[in-house]
Amino acid sequence: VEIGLEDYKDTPESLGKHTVPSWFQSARFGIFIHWGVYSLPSWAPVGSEYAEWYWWNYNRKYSSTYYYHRSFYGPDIEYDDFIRVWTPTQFDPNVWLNLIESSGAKYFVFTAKHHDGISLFNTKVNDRSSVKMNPYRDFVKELLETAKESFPRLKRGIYFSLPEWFHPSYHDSSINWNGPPTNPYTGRQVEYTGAPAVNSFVNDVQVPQILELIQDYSPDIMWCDIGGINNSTVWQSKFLNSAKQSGKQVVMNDRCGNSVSDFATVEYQGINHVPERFYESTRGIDPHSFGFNHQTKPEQYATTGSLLRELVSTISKGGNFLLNIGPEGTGAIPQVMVDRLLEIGQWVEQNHEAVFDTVPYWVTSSDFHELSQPLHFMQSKDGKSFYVFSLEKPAGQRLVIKSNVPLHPDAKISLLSKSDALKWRVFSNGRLIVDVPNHVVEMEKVLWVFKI
Ligand code: FUL
Repeated sequence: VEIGLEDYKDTPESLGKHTVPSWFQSARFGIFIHWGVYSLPSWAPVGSEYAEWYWWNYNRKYSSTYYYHRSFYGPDIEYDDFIRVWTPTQFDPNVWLNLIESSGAKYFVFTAKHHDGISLFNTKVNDRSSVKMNPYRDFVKELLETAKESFPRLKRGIYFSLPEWFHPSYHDSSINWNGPPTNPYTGRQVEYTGAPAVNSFVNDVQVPQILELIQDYSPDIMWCDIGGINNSTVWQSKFLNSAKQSGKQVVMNDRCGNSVSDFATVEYQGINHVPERFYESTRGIDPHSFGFNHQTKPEQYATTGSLLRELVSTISKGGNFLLNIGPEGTGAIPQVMVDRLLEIGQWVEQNHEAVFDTVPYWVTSSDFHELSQPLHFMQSKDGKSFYVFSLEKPAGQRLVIKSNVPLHPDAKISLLSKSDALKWRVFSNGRLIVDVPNHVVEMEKVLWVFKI
């Protein structure tokens, strides 16, 4: 609780005083959920376009999605027609949250409104929502309330797209997002269902909706997207002040369209340097999509091993890893995503102390390891242990650490999963060599975690 602090004012100086709460800094791992009307068509060229951009993509004349939509649905089916046939019979917040908790994640972020402008919460601002149009459900409420009641260890995040591609009052020529929409095949103007033109998109839609989300759903994380033109900081002071009053610590990302934020975000690119500010790296299990893409074959999804390597590489540089799942339109989570999360969860549980009871050990990766053998490092909070993550099988029955590790002569080195001491020695050039006999190497399959 931020005792003694004055209320935040609606200025960048005042808002800039907010700091990243410690729960977020030590959370390390979260699950992103992209789910909405785009999860029905769920189509994009695999590995190159986001399926949640379906509407935008088929509006690009002669793109593969343009041809797909025309041949599969025909030129008269509009994106908003999907709203009316949305039957999410498998949506069960308990199932989602159970899985998220089993993955070892400490928080989740759910898409309350994506760029298609369809709110999955009960907005009073307009009728363009799952509550007012179909299937008459407040998914944000169902998910966040179930989390609060039955999964209290999970922190709750809300993703909110600041702009809407085709809102009749949204115009941003810098990113070429200009409402209202047209049918790309016939050129006809298309109705933007449920959301009439307003005087000011920011003041009449965006800000009131964020305030609804903050007041009615009390998220711990506001995960804005895109930013764009003319945004307002008005809600940010309200977010921070209402949290302060209720003794909560909240956090907001850097896509809120102004200079005020608690953490930076990177997307599908990982990070290979120690960043200057706290950050979160996100990607999907899908090779290149957040929304479900039914084109992606099970074998094209990222493997558990590669996701764990990305998790370790991210946290060892001090950041959080936000891994996305894209449930199907029905609300069912594809089996391949379930499998990945359960396997990750198993690994996280077994390596809990190295992942959560640690702080990053600030070295750039190349300082400490042979380039052929990528290593990452974490240090226990009490400073007594040191963890070395080898992303690859230790080659030649040994682990080589290049630098002068200040080792006590009695230091014990073992595989974290197997406490048998391994032999080690430090050479005069400062190299630490640990003997890792084959039978020890074979005890792990995806990541070799050593405890010193
Ligand atoms: C991006 C969006 O455009 C993507 O669709 C996705 O939501 C990602 C997390 O952020 O900017």
